Amino acid sequence: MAVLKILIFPDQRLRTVAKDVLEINDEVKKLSSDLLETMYKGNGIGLSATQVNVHKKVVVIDVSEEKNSPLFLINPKVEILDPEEKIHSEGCLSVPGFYEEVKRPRKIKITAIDLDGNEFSIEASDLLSVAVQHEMDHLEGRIFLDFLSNLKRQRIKQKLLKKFKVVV
Ligand code: GNR
Ligand code: NI
Repeated sequence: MAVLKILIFPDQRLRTVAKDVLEINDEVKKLSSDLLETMYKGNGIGLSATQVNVHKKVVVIDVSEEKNSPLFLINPKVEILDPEEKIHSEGCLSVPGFYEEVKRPRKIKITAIDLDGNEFSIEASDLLSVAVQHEMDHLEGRIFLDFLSNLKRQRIKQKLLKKFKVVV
């Protein structure tokens, strides 16, 4: 396993749209385990391949307190079960130090492939629903800051550009 480098907003590579995984091979398994280690190291509840500059539809999530319930989502698809929107404070390992409120549909159904290549579906609400939607946004090149006003996003961008050496 290895801890990977996480791209920091406004790095343009975070805007790349990920491609479908065509085969669950050793490369995808290694990527998944590296993503998990990188996520735990950063105390995150989720991480997408996009954030480590690998543009494949691979996501890891663990919303458990004990950090012992990893969920691997390959080629995830989402269906909205309850469109009523709920506000949640979101953070992102690619936007370190900033937490902002985002509205998202409260209940979803996720269909994805696991690391054995089997399709599975789960229903999610609360933090899991938020985390999955946040990660699937990354795979499409979207960031939670896109839901904020231009002014707020610009302020955060300027602060991060000052603090980190971001490649724009
Ligand atoms: O660690 C994370 N916490 C979090 C909190 C609220 C909503 C979404 C998240 S995901 C984030 C890790 C991350 O950046 N994943 O892409
Ligand atoms: Ni994120």
